[in-house]
Amino acid sequence: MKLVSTRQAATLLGVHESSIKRWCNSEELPCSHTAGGHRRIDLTDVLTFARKQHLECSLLPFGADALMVWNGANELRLGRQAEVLAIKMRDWLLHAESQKLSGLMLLCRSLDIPYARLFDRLIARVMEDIGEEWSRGSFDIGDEHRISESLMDVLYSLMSSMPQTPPQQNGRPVRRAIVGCGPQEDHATGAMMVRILLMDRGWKVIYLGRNVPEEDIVLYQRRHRAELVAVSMSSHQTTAALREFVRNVTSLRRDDVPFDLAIGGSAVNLVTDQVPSRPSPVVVRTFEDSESFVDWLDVRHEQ
Ligand code: B12
Repeated sequence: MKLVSTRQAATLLGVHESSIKRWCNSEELPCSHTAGGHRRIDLTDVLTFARKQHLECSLLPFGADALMVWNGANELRLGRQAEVLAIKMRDWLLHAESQKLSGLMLLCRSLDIPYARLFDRLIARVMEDIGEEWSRGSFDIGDEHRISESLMDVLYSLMSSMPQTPPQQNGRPVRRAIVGCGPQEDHATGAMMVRILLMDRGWKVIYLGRNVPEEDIVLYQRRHRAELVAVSMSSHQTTAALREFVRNVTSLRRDDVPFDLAIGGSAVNLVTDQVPSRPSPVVVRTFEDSESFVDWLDVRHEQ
């Protein structure tokens, strides 16, 4: 038995807490009481009620896994690792179970789990395991492509639920960022995540997708007067390759349209020394994950 509060039940059913209390009082929704007099409802009863009343509930698509998903999402909410949920998510990605994947995202959002935490502690973790399985030979390259595309579907569905960025905020034009993958880079999920993180903070994102040459990155930066260029790099395996990218981008920049350059992706994890080597007029920062990026962003580019 897993007991939830009236607030949690309201979140799950997408209704106001007062409706839950009313249903408890009329005994339509069974509940018990804590020593302090607070109502507690069995999660199974919440799900049965949702089914009977044809209410939308983000846990319904999970069937017998509903309790595990609820527990896992709450682990994440508390900033802990959600091991069991990660294993399940890997299976859903492998079998392209998009309803469950989108349901999980919706649930995490309804629990106010920040996007950055969701990306770093669940999704990137799951993809790392998938990479290991691939290197052990448990998956072929086709599986890896399929899984990545399922993940992209999830990210697109997350994005479609976000409000459009207005052209102005507090009377000022919104901040603009260029986001994409570096040259010859096909690992696209990191860039999509950065796109979502920025949109969530009210930025207008000009998204360029995979494999973008330095000239195009800077051309779009200038055209849109973007103050931030955020690039994902994973397959560049040496510091020299990263350095060359930074050198190319910074040498193309124009003084009258300045920008910061943020670089992330698994190539960044491999380089041990600082990029770039010489002092640069462009602020260049590398990030190993989304959480450190949003911490930096919220200070450096505070509205
Ligand atoms: C899926 C995958 C693929 C897919 C990509 C499909 C797609 N549409 O994206 C396919 C099959 C195409 C592929 C191909 C290759 N891959 Co691959 N791939 C992976 C795998 C398994 C998962 C990548 C992923 O999606 N991760 C999930 C995302 C969320 O994680 P992430 O990218 O690290 O992003 C997180 C952070 O890094 C950060 N972040 C990312 N970008 C940015 C950007 C900014 C601005 C910021 C602030 C933060 C940020 O935020 C994210 C959330 O935490 C990894 C394994 C692994 N350990 O990561 C290997 C991996 C990335 N691949 C690797 C390699 C070597 C290749 C190939 C060269 C293989 C080959 N020999 O052909 C090719 C290169 C293709 C190319 N030209 O780009 C290596 C890279 C190693 C390295 N850097 O030295 C890895 C690490 C595997 C390994 N351990 O060797 N791959």
